[in-house]
Amino acid sequence: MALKAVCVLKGAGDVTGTVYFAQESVSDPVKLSGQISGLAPGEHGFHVHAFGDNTNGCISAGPHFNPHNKNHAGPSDAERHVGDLGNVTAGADTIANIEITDNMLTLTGPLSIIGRTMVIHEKVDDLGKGGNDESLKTGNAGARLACGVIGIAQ
Ligand SMILES: [Cu+2]
Ligand SMILES: [Zn+2]
Repeated sequence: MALKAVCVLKGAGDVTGTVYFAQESVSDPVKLSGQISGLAPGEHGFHVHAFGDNTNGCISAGPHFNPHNKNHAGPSDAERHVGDLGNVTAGADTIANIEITDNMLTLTGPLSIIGRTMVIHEKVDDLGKGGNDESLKTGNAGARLACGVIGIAQ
């Protein structure tokens, strides 16, 4: 049976979004689809963060989900944080349409992303290639514009 999840992103400003997750079976990739609006045109870092905690806003979600203790990188890198989904791109209409297929995320088992937080950032994620320490942790993606806890969908 296919696994499904959903995340509604909100923040202090105008950025909002909904992201759907689907995985046919445990050995299949996770497909993300949806939309985030209210963004400045251009690229914005997009990650799964470790905790499903929004008590103090998006900052409470902690660092990128990194169960294997790797450096930050891009989604196509073999060595990366599990939560590293790179960037999404907003158009002049402020909307980023999300169509991502990822082989490292899973919706089941001990490393499931359900119960963790999706975050959309202010700035572009440099995918670990920024040449400084922060690049290997966060990709220098800047402030957390909106976030939401990933939950089980019907
Ligand atoms: Cu992030
Ligand atoms: Zn990362």
